[in-house]
Amino acid sequence: MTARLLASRLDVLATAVRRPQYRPEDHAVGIVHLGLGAFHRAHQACYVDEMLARHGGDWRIAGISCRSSIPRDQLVPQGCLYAIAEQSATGTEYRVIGALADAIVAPENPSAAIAWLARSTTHVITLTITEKAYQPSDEAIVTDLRNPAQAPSSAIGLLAAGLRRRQREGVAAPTLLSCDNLRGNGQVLKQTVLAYASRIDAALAEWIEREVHFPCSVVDRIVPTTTAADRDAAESSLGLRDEALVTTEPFSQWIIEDSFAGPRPPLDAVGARFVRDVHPFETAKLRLLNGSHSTLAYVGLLAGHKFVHEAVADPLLRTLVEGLMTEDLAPTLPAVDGLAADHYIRTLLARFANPALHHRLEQIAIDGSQKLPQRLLAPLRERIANGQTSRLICFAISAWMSFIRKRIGAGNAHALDDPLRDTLGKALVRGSGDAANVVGELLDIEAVFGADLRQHAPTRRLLAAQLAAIDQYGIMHALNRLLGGGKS
Ligand code: CS2
Repeated sequence: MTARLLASRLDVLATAVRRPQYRPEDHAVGIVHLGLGAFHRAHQACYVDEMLARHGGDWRIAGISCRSSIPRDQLVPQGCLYAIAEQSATGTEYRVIGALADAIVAPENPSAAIAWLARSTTHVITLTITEKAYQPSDEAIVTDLRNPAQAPSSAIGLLAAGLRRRQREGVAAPTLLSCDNLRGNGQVLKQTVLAYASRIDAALAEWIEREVHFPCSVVDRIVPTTTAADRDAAESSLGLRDEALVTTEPFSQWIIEDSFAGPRPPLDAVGARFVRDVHPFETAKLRLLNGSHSTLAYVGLLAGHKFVHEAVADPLLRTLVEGLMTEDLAPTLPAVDGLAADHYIRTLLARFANPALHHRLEQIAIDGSQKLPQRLLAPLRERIANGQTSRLICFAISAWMSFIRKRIGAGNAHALDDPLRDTLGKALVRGSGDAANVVGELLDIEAVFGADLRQHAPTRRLLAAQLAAIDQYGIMHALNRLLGGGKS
């Protein structure tokens, strides 16, 4: 059996493998991260790793998982070292990351998690907890608020407990930095934390409002779920077994609103950008990248594709996402220096086409009800306000409707991975199969579509016609007709 990756064994690694250019144990923790999944390890932790190498400082990361014990089980036996595999058409580059100092499973040890959040040396708390964890209706949040005497289980509950201890002990307020794909993620985090805190302690809510900073940020790096084959390939290249390996692409971007409560890690020295306003970057990223991703996921899965690179290699699907970006989405973006939509779109198409990256469409298709609003519905709304039609955005939305119907229907209730599965299921039952009724029932779900979209008759009709075409002809024929290959 190959030995596990460990600090004392780094000399075994091939010379081509980059290892930490600093002694991790010389650097104390300054950042606590909530949501210790693959994305954090392939994104924020890599910036911090590089920053420690170039600038030093006490900025290592204590990672907290809010649910799963897997990251801890993978990382702790390796002294929290892990490798990233950057995969591209020209090969895979491995790099060992030393930025993580601890990995905690909050449900097993909530007091350790809260202690990290409350420590005076924790200046920045970053989060990747997924879109749904910010919803006040999130099950874990509701449970925590119902049982104030118990240790919190939600990320928001843990944060509130950590902040409460800081306030009581006179510790300076931290910066809370959301790294999730939401519009105005810092503002959303602030509202969610304040709503929670005001239910448990009004003085705490006031203190948070006054002292804590919630910068918005835009994060970008494609991180497919690591497979057993990835781990085996890494084992032969590294000469050590890495159970905590993460796979990713060469590209990475991090744009952060420059608003910190206390010390600011010099992330700008290693490629991150501090800006006054992240909004234009965020709009471009959520709409062009994530909007295309969701479109590829629903249309691609209905068409029988498995991976993003396969889906964009399909000429019809490529025409769809290219058209979606250039015709429907790019015109909705605010103009900003240094952000040319056509260049952005070309880069995205090349990133999607990366044949070395096995990015499953299923991974992207998860939680559609939480993703569509910022990715596709916001630009749709703006176009409606400008009197424009949005055939391609609407095709993506009707593909999602067809997808959820397929996943929920035929006794398949568990196959749809979405927190609104029950609500969606009930709407589909009421819609009873007819495309116009199904569209009407789904548009009535305000948590997804707001109260406005259902009022817009042309959009309702377009969605119904497209869903009917998908039902009648199948996804690819319907798409072909839409793109001008036949009568639509
Ligand atoms: C994807 C994102 O799973 C998804 O919904 O669209 O995770 C995407 O890969 C990242 O945002 C890229 O930065």
